[in-house]
Amino acid sequence: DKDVEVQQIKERKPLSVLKKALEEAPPVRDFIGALKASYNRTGMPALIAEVKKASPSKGVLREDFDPVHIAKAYEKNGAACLSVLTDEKYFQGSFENLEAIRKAGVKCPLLCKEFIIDAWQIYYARCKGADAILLIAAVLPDLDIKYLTKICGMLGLAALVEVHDEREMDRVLGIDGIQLIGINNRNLETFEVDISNTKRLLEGERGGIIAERDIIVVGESGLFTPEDVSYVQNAGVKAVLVGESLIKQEDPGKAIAG
Ligand code: IGP
Repeated sequence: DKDVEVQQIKERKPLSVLKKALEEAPPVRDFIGALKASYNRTGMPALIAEVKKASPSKGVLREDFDPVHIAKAYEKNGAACLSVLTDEKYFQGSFENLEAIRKAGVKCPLLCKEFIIDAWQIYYARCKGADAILLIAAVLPDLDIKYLTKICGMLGLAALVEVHDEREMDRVLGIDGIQLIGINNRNLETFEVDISNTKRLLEGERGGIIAERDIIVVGESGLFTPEDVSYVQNAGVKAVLVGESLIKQEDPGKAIAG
């Protein structure tokens, strides 16, 4: 596996080539602005609908998976933003999917769902049309989070910084300028989901700091019913990230409207 990773890095295009490609990349749209506008308009958490073919815990979620079709259906039915899995190994996603959705004229800002650990990947995501990227606090030292969010700022991208416990939340709240935090209800080691995770991490002093700084919190994973969404809304989130429960519906777009 290590060899494969080294090989992938060797196959990277030089940064000079990427920076040229950046000039031709489609303009960045305001991911956080779209979440806020949706929340303010509806009084409900803004929906980030995830274009997700498979997951490591559940395998393939949908046999007739067509990323562009699903993205358009999500948009038509009121998603504020989309999340597009690009990771191939665990989620059977691709950067081609991200690029295709962007090129198909979908107007919802796009989150590139990739395991990002270095600056090159951020440039690459931007070249493929991303408006936001994911940073997972569990695998990134504070200095890396600071550095990578700075790169995002330079490129105009939003950074969704994901946490799943109090320790990670406190680390992230210790970093200046963080605007968007995702609370993952799925434990990435055991794959167990527990939506009370979102509530626990927003209680007390932490909730106060988040409100004061006007940070948008996204409730992530394991949301299936309108009750689940109300539950995390009451906990303090202004946005939710939903994959599996939408993808598995016969008409993934309709599931939002209903
Ligand atoms: C969506 P769900 O349970 O609705 O399909 O979850 C999203 O939260 C999940 O795919 C996710 C994820 C991640 C995937 C959250 N954090 C990090 C890959 C990497």
